[in-house]
Amino acid sequence: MHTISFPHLTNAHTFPNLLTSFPPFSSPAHFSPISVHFPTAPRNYRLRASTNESTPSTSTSTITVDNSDSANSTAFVIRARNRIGLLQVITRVFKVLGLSIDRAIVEFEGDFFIKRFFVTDSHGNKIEDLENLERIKRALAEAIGGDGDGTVSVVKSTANRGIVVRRAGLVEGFGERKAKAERMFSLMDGFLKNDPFSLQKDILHHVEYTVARSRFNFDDYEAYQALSHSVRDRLIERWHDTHTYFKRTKPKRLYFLSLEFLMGDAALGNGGLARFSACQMDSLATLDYPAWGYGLRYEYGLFRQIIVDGFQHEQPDYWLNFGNPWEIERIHVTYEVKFYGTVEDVDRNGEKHEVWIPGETVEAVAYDNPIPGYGTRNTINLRLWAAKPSNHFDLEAYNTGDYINSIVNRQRTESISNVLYPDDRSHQGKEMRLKQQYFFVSASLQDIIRRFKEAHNNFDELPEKVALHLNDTHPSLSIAEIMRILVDEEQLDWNKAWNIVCKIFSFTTHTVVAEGLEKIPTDLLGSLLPRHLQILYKINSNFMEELKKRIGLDYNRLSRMSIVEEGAVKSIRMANLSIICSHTVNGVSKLHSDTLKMRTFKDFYELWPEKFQYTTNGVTQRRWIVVSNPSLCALLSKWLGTEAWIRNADLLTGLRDHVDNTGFRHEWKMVKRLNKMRLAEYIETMSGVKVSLDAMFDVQVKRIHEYKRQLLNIFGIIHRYDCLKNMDKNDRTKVVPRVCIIGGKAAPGYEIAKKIIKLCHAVAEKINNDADIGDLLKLVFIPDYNVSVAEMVIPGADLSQHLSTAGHEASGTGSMKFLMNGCLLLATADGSTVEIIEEIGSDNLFLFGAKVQEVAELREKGGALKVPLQFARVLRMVRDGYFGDKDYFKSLCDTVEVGNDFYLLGSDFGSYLEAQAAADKAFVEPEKWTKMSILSAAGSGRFSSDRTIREYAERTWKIDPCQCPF
Ligand code: NBG
Repeated sequence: MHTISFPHLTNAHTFPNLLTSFPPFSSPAHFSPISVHFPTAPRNYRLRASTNESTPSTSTSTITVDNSDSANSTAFVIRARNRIGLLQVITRVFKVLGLSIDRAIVEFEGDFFIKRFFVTDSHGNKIEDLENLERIKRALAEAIGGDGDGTVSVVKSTANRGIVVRRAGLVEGFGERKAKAERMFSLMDGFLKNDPFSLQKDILHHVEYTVARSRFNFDDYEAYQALSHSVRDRLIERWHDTHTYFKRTKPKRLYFLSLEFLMGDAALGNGGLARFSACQMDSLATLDYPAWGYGLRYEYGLFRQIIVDGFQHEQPDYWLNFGNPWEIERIHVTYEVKFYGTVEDVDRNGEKHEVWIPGETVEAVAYDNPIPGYGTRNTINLRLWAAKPSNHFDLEAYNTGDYINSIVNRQRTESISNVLYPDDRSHQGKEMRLKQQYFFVSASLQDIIRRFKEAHNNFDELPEKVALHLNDTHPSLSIAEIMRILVDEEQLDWNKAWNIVCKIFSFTTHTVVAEGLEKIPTDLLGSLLPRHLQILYKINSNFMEELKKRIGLDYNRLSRMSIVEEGAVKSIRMANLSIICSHTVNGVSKLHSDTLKMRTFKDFYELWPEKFQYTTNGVTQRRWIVVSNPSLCALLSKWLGTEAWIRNADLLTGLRDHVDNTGFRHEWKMVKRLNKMRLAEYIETMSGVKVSLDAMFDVQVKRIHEYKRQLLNIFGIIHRYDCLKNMDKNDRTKVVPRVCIIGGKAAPGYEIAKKIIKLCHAVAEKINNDADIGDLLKLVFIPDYNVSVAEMVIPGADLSQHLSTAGHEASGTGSMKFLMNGCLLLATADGSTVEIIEEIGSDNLFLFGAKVQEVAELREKGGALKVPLQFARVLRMVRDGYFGDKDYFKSLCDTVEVGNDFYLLGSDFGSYLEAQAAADKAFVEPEKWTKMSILSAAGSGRFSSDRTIREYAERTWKIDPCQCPF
């Protein structure tokens, strides 16, 4: 007999982490006797292995394995104190381990029962492998004994996924209290089931009891709400298990601080930075990293774009109008955030200290959004803060009868989290924006520090347990805030605090040009956050002293590197602050990083070359293939012979093996056609334009910006139209028909970008109504481009355009999504395109335009630049009012007039047209095109955000995966 003993339920225990690293069950092998003994009682005891054949004592519960009792099965003899639900727990453990119970015998001995389970493995055999027996015993022990956190996990026999078995939460105490706890457990001793029947039942349950509609009368939206709640319930279970597990194992955690997340329905961000944050959250969860996302729960997300008469109009996106079934409001997770006030000197042990006496208080309430990983039980959290009325009333005002004004003032402060700033570059000099930043930083850090203090009692451990990531400079007030907390509140010595702080921050910048970097006027900062301004000055003066020692009295360089910018508007340079305090400064592509080192942050690079890294962006294949292109997803799994690429995108290279297989190529084409059909229907619904599926679907979707050069695309379309008009009928039949699709939002105050949208509509109006042209050329503007629209457009594209002037796109992530979907790229050698070429080869995309190192010289030439005649002609057509609104487009044309063409449309136009011609040429050879398409997808694995996150985790954050066991 081999015995495992475990304490019974009257004590709370912390089991060592028994089940984290179970490999799949190995095949039965030699069985040698071993027993594991858990002494009764103490907390935090360690698991001891011994060879004792212990006799069960009357006070402990035991699990004994007996392989001699039956020829065909293994007997597990469990002696335990009887309690409601325990037998169910035990049988469930066997079940999830893939074992069958042939028969069971039960005897009672006072409060205890002794149950003998005769068990076989999934092949109906006796279990003899020592390791397997050990695992089963431990799983049973943990299920019956447990560690007081209310859950226990069991590895299922073969697969990577499994079911978690719950056991009673071990509430300390006796008698009635304990009986209550056990009663509660028995009322809910298992997890929600995931079979179709249980799900259907749950959905109806939510229709009736959450949405409060009758099961015989509810609409689609209510069905969606009920469905979301049913899924959310399951996510909550996983979320609890994950966080309980993190709490128990205390890994180093990453806190990803970002003012923007573009998850999808919730448009809480502008463009690339925000969508990239969302992809990163998906990868963090999938790769089991112990991470938290922190953001703001804007009530108005990014504006909705509507088009009236070809002009962009902005409408508020009150996305919470119908509630958000996915989030969990945590009314009890609330922090006070303070603003304004003064700094006063206080005496602390004979020393003078500065202390902030704030003047205004707002409350931050947490809203949690579970982020499930794929193929893992881990479910992490995106915690978004909303501003709420504070309980701190202005008593004075109330007492003096100024009741109404007092309430109005409160409402003003509550509006902090109302609206997302709709610029995708810098936001300067806006008090509300600064308030948002500090509100976010203060609430997040209070939450992080609270969690840290719950488990640790020494701030020296902070760098081993906490990584704070600054997603761009928007959250960089965190640096001043954490210094304030450590020095003013926790009373750490300044230098000690600074040393700690410099080890916890990392920083990624998503901007290229210095002018795009955030600056905050000191007047504004000093009035809103007087103590923080002092702290920033002190950080800066220490840094300047240090720097003088390193570089001497080079005042120009000192002033460039200073956190404080002197001048007409004295300001704090948030990027300099972030670089000085972060251990790592990340670029988002190789090219971007080179630009940072050689230009934007050259002075800093020369000082600290080791801080500068790059981690090329990525996107999640789970959303951009699995969710948005189910047909391609099925095709990939079929031909790769596995679904493993969903967690390991490198496997997509396996497509190269099939590129010459005509059957595969045929299926590939069918998938594309299906997606084009879906997109064509959408286009017809949105714009009334009917498009031909035989045409090349040529797409440019992204924020509208001069550097992204949508204007170059429109000029190319005008040129194509002009050529078609001048062709004879016979020649026209040789032209590749195109459906040109443009979509994107312009920042509301960005006049030129808005004119580009109007021009696009004006040109479309002309072309689409020209009977001469018919299906040969169509131009459609897709309004309100967002994540959901992208999911429709990207899979349906044949060609996608990424036209930024070289050196202006930090990385670009849209191109990666198109690449994964087998869409060919027409692009400049900018941002991550350079790395895409390394993966797929320059033969499989259409490259054009000036290289990054040529741009400066071209700009210098100015008026002497040569532009092709075609460019001049197209420009003339617009100037002369060929598309109407001559006066309105004048200023737009001026931006690209020779001598004033900062983004080099004129000088790149020739090579752009050549690249377009090459695309046409390839398209008329469907087999060649399809091969290029397959090879594009095959080379997209490197651009999975899983790779990005792994690199960040290993090199920057130094965190390890922490997989919630099951
Ligand atoms: C964008 C860059 C893109 C880059 C994404 C993600 C902002 C402010 N920047 O090139 O323009 O791919 O960030 O890093 O959204």
